[in-house]
Amino acid sequence: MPAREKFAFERKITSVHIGFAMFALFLGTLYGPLQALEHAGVNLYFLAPWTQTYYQGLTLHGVLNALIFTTFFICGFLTYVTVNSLDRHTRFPILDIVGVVLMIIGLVMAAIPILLNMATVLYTFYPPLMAHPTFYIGATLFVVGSWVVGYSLFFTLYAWYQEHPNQRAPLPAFMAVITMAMWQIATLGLAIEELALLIPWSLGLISGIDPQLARTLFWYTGHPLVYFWLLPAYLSWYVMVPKLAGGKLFSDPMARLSFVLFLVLSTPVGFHHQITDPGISVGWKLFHGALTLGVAFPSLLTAYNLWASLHIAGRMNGGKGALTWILSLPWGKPELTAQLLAAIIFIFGGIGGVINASYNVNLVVHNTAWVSGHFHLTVGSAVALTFVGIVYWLLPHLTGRALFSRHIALAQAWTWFFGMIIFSRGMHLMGLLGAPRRTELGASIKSAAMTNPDWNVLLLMVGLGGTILFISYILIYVNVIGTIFFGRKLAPNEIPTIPFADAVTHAEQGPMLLSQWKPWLAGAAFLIVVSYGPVLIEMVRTIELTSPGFKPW
Ligand code: HAS
Ligand code: CU
Repeated sequence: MPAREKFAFERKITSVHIGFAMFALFLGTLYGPLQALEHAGVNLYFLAPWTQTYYQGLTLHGVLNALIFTTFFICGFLTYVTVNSLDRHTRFPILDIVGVVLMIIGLVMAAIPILLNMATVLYTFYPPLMAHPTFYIGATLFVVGSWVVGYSLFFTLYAWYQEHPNQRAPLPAFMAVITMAMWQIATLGLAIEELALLIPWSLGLISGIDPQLARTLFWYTGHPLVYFWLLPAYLSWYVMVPKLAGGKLFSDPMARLSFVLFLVLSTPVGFHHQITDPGISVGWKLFHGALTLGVAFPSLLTAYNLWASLHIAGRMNGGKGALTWILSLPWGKPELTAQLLAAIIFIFGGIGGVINASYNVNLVVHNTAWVSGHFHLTVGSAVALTFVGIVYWLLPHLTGRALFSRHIALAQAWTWFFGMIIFSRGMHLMGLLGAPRRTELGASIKSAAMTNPDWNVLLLMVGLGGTILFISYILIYVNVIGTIFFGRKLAPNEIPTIPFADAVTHAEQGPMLLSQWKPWLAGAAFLIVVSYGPVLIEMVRTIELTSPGFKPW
């Protein structure tokens, strides 16, 4: 039976996830242009009359885009990739249903207080800012739902191992399950923060909160969260982009090495978000800083492997020259071009990350617009634009309808690329000139007394980039809505299949260690205990539940 019919159940589950993801992106991204134009001195917030403050809009933007869009997309995408690459149904379909239902309940519970301006705590929910308890309970249920989706994948892979003794899992499923395993380990910090601190505090069961401990638990999850976003994009770059480009993956073992290193190194690095926080000694911050440079290594492996794979594709397409083979890649395919442009942007996003992680330089950029520039190149482009590229083949696959317009899709990818380059250059430079993040800067343009006149041209750059991004955003939804309602119905043989690439060097040619689980899980546990254990023990020993909740909006 063709894979599409065989996995009809998983296709439905994935469709629900992707549907919620695209809806969240639709609402969340709407705030981007409003914020960017506010920076340029143009206030259009009257277009979203339910938004009472800038911070409420910023919370909606961050929560819907960075948390809800990504998590729904990742859960749906990884489920579908896993069953198709194992060629096996999910072991316990009930888990897929329970997972998605919990996520939807969590989303609704968290979204209502934000829309009512009762949870304006941004996506990092930094206490002592306090939200309505429904927000924290909803966020917790949402994460638990994503765990259940992960359990479904663990049981499925486990069943596959039992049916295929002594075999190595296919690369796509191996990567999908590593991502979910890393997420389980990573979200323990947030789960403890919610259950032991935020929920009892917001319900009035404990008298106050310890912001230092809460922030530390948040960043235990907050850094690996960025790899939870990134690894599904890497999965696509490794196992799908080479196929879309007409070539092969250069090295399967090297791809596995990159992913197992992410499993080990993603979590024990959270203090690089707390370099300016008091209460953690310099030694521990430096230790996390050094491990952060370590976790950049698997990204360098990815850059090498991806470049080599694209080089193979370029040559197979008849390309010549040291660099001109790049022109022989099929740039007319939006599902590929969006992902290539995302990868190019990530070169700059990644360099910015390494700058952030450098102790003394972080003191210059922390809490400035530079950081917003950094994360729009990473999660806002490397990840989001890759996911949009995936949608360009996945949506026709799921719906059986042709993409509404491939030209519009190409225009979307390029406008995102140029819009983001202009936007993020403005943000980065403004940060170096001391402009704070999370702040209404539009007033700067109107009143010189408030700020630094050198920011003004950069603020206009942010506004211009944001406007181009807004056009790109409209183009995404022209295609999504156009495909669902007006796309040409495809004959069965026209429906795109999942573009899994073959590899030049196969898993079996590399060491078995790279396909195993126990050593890498043990390594992850060891590094977490060493890097977090002593600090957390000290923080809990000296805990002070004294800070009241603040609602300054
Ligand atoms: Fe980051 C802050 C350090 C990666 C997201 N980061 C943030 C925040 C977010 C974020 C959201 O050390 C703000 C949090 C907040 O609200 O406060 N980041 C790093 C480092 C990396 C890094 C070292 N970040 C990411 C990724 C993100 C992300 C990925 C989202 C998906 N980040 C920091 C630090 C801070 C921070 C500090 C705190 C700042 C502060 O003070 O608040 C590294 O993992 C990056 C390694 C990446 C590379 C690039 C490899 C390049 C590749 C592409 C190759 C392309 C090819 C294209 C071959 C070394 C893989 C070829 C194309 C053809 C056409 C041929
Ligand atoms: Cu980080």
